[in-house]
Amino acid sequence: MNMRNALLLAVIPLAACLSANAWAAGTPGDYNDDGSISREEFRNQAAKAAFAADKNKDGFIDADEFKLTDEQRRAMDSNGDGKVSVEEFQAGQVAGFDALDKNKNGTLEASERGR
Ligand SMILES: [Ca+2]
Ligand SMILES: [Ca+2]
Ligand SMILES: [Ca+2]
Repeated sequence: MNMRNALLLAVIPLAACLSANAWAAGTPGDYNDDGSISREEFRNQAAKAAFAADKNKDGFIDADEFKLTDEQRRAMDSNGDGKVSVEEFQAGQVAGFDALDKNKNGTLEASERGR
């Protein structure tokens, strides 16, 4: 499979899950409270999610810390060391934001969040 497609398949559910959770919880990712999530707001949210997922704080998202399929794991492992680092996880989330931002205006509106 094309690597880019694999990455998009991997990150879209994560990004959708993240933004849905953010909205369900009263839009904590929407720091300026303007009703949409900017790329910068999403990046902050993704950083928090990545650090929170690394429960033992070893800098890597292990299999028992966040459930990823083998394909998602490979797609996110951009340096090919067989492990998904906090940085790689975060980059995957941001790639998901770009995939969800269909009109490419740098924010996720309600219609783009999917629910
Ligand atoms: Ca870890
Ligand atoms: Ca890696
Ligand atoms: Ca948009």
